[in-house]
Amino acid sequence: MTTQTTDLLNALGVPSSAYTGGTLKVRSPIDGATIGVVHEASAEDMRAAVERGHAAFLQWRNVPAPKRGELVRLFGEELRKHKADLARLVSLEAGKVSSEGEGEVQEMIDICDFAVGLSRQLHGLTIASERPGHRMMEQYLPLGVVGIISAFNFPVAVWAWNSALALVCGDTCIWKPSEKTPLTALATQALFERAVARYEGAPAHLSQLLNGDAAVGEAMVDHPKVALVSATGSTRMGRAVGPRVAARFGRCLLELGGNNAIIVTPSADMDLAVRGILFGAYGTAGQRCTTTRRVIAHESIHDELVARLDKARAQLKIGNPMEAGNLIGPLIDKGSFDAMQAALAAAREQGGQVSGGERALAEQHPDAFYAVPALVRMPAQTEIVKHETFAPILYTLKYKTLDEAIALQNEVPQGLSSAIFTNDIREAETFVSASGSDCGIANVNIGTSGAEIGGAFGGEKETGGGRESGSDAWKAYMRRTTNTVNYSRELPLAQGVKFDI
Ligand code: UN1
Repeated sequence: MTTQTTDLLNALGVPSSAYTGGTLKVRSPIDGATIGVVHEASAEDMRAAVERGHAAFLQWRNVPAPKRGELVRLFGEELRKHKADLARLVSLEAGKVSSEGEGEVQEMIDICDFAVGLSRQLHGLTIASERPGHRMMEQYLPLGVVGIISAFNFPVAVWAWNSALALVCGDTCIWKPSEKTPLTALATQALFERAVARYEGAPAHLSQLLNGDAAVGEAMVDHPKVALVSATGSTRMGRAVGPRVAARFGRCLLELGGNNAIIVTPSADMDLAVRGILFGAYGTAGQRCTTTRRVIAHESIHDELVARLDKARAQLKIGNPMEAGNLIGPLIDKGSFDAMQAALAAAREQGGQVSGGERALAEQHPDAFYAVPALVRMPAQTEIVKHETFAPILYTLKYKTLDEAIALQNEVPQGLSSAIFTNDIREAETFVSASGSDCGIANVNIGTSGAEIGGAFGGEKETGGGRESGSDAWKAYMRRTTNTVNYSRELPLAQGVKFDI
């Protein structure tokens, strides 16, 4: 176990008993070294945690929302104080380059600030009643226990999007993180506990963390007292979770795969497009759900754009993500590298012309999996292009008319993020219109990834339909009640119905 990891975990308040002597081996994707052996919960533990979380909910729901916001404010303070350490742990465990690790913790801080403001704005409506002496209103009330399933690629930020909102909404949280990133989860939980310790009158078990395998996740998904399951990860995971939650009429918030495209039109600012595509496609080694996986370029500029991208791609510095200057860190594990190779083989078979994609730094790091970012010129949008491979592979395609480009962009089963680079206002407006991109996120002159927390985040089709983070995503964490109040001395029935004795 590296002293670096141990020092970070100590500084973040995680006792060594939590990450030694367990059964879940944690390896750093940077060099393959074991950095912890974490204790795993059982399905039985999960069921007990849900009961505890529900008991906490019965108290927490009665705490005024702005007071609930105060806890999230304190948590935001802890995150600010420990940003550097938590960011380094994210780099160690998930392999992100330093500035992206820091960016991830910044996203947590930002959503805390957002949630604190929100805690004074959980508003409903007053609606005109058709009856005299009556008033109708709509309230948003706390929902219950929220189960959060998170993925390795944003091991802590996505949990924060969910929990910061859930907590101000009066809910309690149970977190089942990815089995690949339990250490950052332990550290985040420890920081949360510090905030709780500084908050007077917090019930125990407001937010619980349970590391474990799929059976632990299933116990959460199936439990009738988990009012909402918010799950981020692959479409395959969503297909397993969604129907199980639906079978018990629970609520689900799914944020699943993306297959995000950027359309580049003849009027585009080419320098901007190249930079936007490079970060979108290869940032985080292609392991964001918002990663740019396809470029759809007009035939008049396609060859020039793709040549520039290919040249810049080959210059991206690959290496230890914690060393300054490196922009491409490792893939999370061997399975991920193998999936990348399989996708590239399929792309070749389907007529693709592949640059890059080889393994990098294998001699220096035989137990880690770095890959040269790949660019694949495709003759058409074949099957492999429609599939999300969670790796740095960018497919390029040509189009003739904007309608054709939009049709290609929308032709895939996923619907998370999308973008157009253009200086033509007609093209830009068409792209964001009803007949434009069918994704949850549609951008103009910026890439597909790196969304701000202020907007609702999520997408359509196989992406699952959920919305997390900003805007009115909070409504998913509350139950809506419609109240009609009669302040008259009569009892008129709606729709003019008479029922007099
Ligand atoms: C994810 O990959 O699951 O928009 C989330 C982005 C980040 C969040 C990505 N803010 O790229």
